[in-house]
Amino acid sequence: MTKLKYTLKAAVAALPMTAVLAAPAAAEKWDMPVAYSASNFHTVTATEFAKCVKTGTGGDIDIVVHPSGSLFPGAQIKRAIQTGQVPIGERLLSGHENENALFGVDSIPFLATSFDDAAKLWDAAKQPMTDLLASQDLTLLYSVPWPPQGLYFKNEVNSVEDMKGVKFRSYSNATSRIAELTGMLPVTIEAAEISQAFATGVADSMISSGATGYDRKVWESLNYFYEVDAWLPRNYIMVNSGVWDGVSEESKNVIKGCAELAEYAGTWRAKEYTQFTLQGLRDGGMTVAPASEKMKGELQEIGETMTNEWLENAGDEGKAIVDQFKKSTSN
Ligand code: PCA
Repeated sequence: MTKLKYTLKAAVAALPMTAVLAAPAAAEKWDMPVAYSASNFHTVTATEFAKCVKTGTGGDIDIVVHPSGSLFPGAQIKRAIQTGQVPIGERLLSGHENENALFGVDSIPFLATSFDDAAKLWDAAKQPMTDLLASQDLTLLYSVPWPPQGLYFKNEVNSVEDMKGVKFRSYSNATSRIAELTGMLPVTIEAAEISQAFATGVADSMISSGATGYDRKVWESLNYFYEVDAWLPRNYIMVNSGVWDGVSEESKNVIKGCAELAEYAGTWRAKEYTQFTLQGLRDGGMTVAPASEKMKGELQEIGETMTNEWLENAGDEGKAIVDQFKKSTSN
């Protein structure tokens, strides 16, 4: 051992100066803001991803995950990465629909309502999304879906008529639009803040996954979850492209490998979590049931309106994604 050490030391001492300068840089710490709680499956996946990168790069890149919007609130994460305040982070894709309709491709009501279809839609959307993000100096690493979206209410609801005037927590353009079209009153609130919002009556309803209701223990304020399976929105992990360009080829390969693993593991967790969390809502005292036929029919009509609006906003590029997706599901 001593001998080996000595030999290595001698070898390093014998290296020409240029080689010493080109030696690996000191370990880099990458702060990674995410908007969701530490226990949420997306955050668990991000934490595993960080571990994989640290191990794979021999500690050269040390990603530190900051959950619950503690470093930057969800709505600021993308900008913080673009402006180089942090190198990496996670955000809800549809949180950017204000910037470009394409970001809302995963939130077209009733287009892709299962994990299989959500994967096919992502296959069709991934390249255009990668290009769109690249045009904003962001490099897409991986993306994981949320479980299917259903409607939460404090009071029993059997039709759209029953929704009128209800205060509704939204998290994206599509969720606000659903509220408008059903006569509810939307207010945008990050997942990290919803327990408080429901407890204080700022909102009495939302559309989300069983996962988020479970994470935030919404049974303390809400009583009904209607399985609507409206869509499966996605989170994605991005890196500042300038930072990415500065990463060595070896480390890039490690990060890409870890990202692929994370996408797979995260998607698996999302599937596993779906029934587990719906049972968790029941155990918390909520009624969990499919929406009534009447409500389903009415929501389908609203879905058609929203689909047409999205296609108009997203133009040819949006239509091409939807067409490619439809082709892939008809095979
Ligand atoms: N949970 C997140 C986004 C979609 C979901 O299922 C939220 O409610 O904010």
